[in-house]
Amino acid sequence: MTKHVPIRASACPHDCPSTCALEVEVGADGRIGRVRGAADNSYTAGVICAKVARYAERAHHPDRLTQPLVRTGPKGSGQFAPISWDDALDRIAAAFDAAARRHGPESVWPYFYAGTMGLLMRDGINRLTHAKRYSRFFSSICVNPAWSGYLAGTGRLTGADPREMAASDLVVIWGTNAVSTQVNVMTHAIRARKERGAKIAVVDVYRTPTMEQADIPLLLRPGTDGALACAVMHVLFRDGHADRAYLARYANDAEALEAHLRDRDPIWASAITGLGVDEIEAFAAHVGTTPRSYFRIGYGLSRSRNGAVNMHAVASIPVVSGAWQHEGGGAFHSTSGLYRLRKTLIEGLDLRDPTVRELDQSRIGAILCGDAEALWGGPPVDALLIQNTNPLSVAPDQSAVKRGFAREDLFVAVHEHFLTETARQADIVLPATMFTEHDDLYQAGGHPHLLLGPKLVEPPGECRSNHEVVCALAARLGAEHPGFHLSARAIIDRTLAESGRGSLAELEEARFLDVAPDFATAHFLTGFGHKDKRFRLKVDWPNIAYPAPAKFGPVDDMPSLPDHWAVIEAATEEHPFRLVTAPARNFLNSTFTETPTSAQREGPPSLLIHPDDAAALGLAAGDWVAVENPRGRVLLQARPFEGLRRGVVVSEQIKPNRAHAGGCGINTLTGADPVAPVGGAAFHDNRVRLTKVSAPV
Ligand SMILES: Nc1nc2c(c(=O)[nH]1)N[C@H]1C(S)=C(S)[C@@H](COP(=O)(O)OP(=O)(O)OC[C@H]3O[C@@H](n4cnc5c(=O)[nH]c(N)nc54)[C@H](O)[C@@H]3O)O[C@H]1N2
Ligand SMILES: Nc1nc2c(c(=O)[nH]1)N[C@H]1C(S)=C(S)[C@@H](COP(=O)(O)OP(=O)(O)OC[C@H]3O[C@@H](n4cnc5c(=O)[nH]c(N)nc54)[C@H](O)[C@@H]3O)O[C@H]1N2
Ligand code: SF4
Ligand SMILES: [Mo]
Repeated sequence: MTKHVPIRASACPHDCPSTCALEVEVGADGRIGRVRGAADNSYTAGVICAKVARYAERAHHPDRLTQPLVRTGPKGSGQFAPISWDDALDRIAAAFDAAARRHGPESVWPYFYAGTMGLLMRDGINRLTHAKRYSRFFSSICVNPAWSGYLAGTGRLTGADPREMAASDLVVIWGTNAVSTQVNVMTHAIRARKERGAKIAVVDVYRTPTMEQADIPLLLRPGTDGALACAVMHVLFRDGHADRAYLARYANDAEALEAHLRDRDPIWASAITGLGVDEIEAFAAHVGTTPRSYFRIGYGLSRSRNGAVNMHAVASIPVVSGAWQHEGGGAFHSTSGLYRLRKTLIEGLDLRDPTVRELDQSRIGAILCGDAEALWGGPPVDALLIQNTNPLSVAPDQSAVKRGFAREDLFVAVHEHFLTETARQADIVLPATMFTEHDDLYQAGGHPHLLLGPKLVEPPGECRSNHEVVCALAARLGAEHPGFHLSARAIIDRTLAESGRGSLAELEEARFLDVAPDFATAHFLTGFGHKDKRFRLKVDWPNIAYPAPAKFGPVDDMPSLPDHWAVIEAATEEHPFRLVTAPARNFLNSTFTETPTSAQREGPPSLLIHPDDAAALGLAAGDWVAVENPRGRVLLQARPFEGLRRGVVVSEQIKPNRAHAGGCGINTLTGADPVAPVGGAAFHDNRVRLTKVSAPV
């Protein structure tokens, strides 16, 4: 007889578009066991990634933080001693008040990101920011180039229902390594192949596990998606596959686009992308003759200096072909524009003052180093409260980030699960609950469900939730807002009610809520999201609607029509390789690097390189290679790999800095110069030089 283990419903909190509906085994001892995907959620469909399936490894990890710590040695020494919660919170409040007295409240910067995607635990910190008039946080590191590019065209961050992929005849997976980063895309794409004989095309810069699944693999050079998209549209117009009736009704400037594309043919695109002319022609013909073509567009193609332009160009293809009109046709990037939840209580939006400065997440290095422009001419940042993010590992221009965190006059409090690279630099470290240990509400990016992740087990030791910490600090700092006096459950309940999404009790009963719009709305058949209800093939980039404190990057130089915008860090004689820092399958950003199975499966930090390039540099598998550019130097071990173009190298990341010989992590090589038009980092757009070196000691 098998022992009965109670199964409880939850939601994956991690920063992954799949936001899986979970079933968690909860033992009588209060420990979690196996985690599975909910079979009755129409998107999750019983499938989750391996790293979350073995979540018990992370939740019950011996290195988990379970009590507050105070630094006892030099910054970054890793020397800490336990203190009480009261003591820790008092010290943080005293440091924040001291900084505010010295340079005003804007010298305190609550800094967070999406380590948990729970709406309360992630965004509740903003309530403290607004109540205290601390520097506001401009989130930019992940989505801005992608979202601004998609929105520039569609005007709304929604698209054809991702479950409709199963009804498609051609699924184009463009710039996402879905097998690794959001496995559920594959469930629905492969269903289309099995049930309808659909073809799967994959557009990427190396042969990922996703491309291994493709019928039509398209291996292009990094940052050249705009050129491929233009050539595809050129062929659609040339061969009579452009849907002129649809364009006349639903788009702007189709004639201008057609004229502009006349000389952007497959020969032109071949020279830029590295794809064969015949490959481009065949793909374009396939798109042109398949009404049910579904473009599943990821983030990878946007992490270049021309990323927003590329995203817009790709999103224009199903407009020119008219694929949007058909079930299983159109495009999808994110459902984030679907939910429209009222977050006033969570974020204290009623206290938000737009005159308080908003600092750019991606430029934390420059900001902490006192760069006047990055500080918008205001006071220095002297105190940080960090939740759900690990900037010393994940932020670009790592050398600057390290210099900033090393400042003796900077006070840092980090609320974490583990002693991450960032927590090691802190003055105070606070132990945080994990998703099964607190209540939260989740919206997804990759599908249209709203999910509840209720508290299932007691936290270990003295761990407290982000909400508890924010409220306890608010009390000490004299910050006032109703949200500081409500429980997590009460806030979730009221947020649902104010958003017209029922109640907590109802969601708890249902576990998840499908908020998908009807077909016509999802496919923009009632009009796109702009005032004139038309898709914009031509974009006025300097004036696009996107909430940002300023326009960033060379926005005035952006091409208004889809194009190859040559602002990428093209290879030069001195830096002849292009480096892409793609995600590792067994990690999630910097998370799971602590779990033994994930770390063991990934191995040491390495560099995928074409065998001919490796041979030319005298590199054999396992040899050490110095990867350098003006921003710094990183040591990796060579891994010759056939599935790459010559001149392109890939390091699957984000591994801890200390896992790299010399302590310099991959983001030593990435730049923090903002991507146009609304900021973000070009993580996959780096020119580098490679040199074989002897094994570091
Ligand atoms: N296992 C795992 N899962 C993750 C993450 C992780 O780190 N590991 N990260 C999570 C997060 S925060 C996010 S935002 C999502 C992101 O997930 P994705 O949408 O998949 O985006 P990226 O991770 O940036 O990159 C995806 C692919 O884009 C490719 N790529 C790079 N440059 C280009 C280019 O110029 N053109 C094209 N066509 N492709 C290019 C890369 O080689 C990579 O295979 O994944 C989430 N899921
Ligand atoms: N080179 C390179 N760099 C990249 C990228 C890349 O592709 N290449 N991708 C970029 C992208 S897309 C993103 S989104 C960023 C992500 O960067 P981060 O948001 O920093 O990454 P995560 O690892 O998802 O989460 C950070 C931390 O949140 C903590 N955490 C999780 N849940 C909780 C909680 O409930 N409470 C508290 N207090 N802490 C919690 C985890 O323990 C983890 O250490 O990285 C970016 N950096
Ligand atoms: S696929 Fe993404 S959402 Fe699903 S369990 Fe894994 S990390 Fe979580
Ligand atoms: Mo991200």
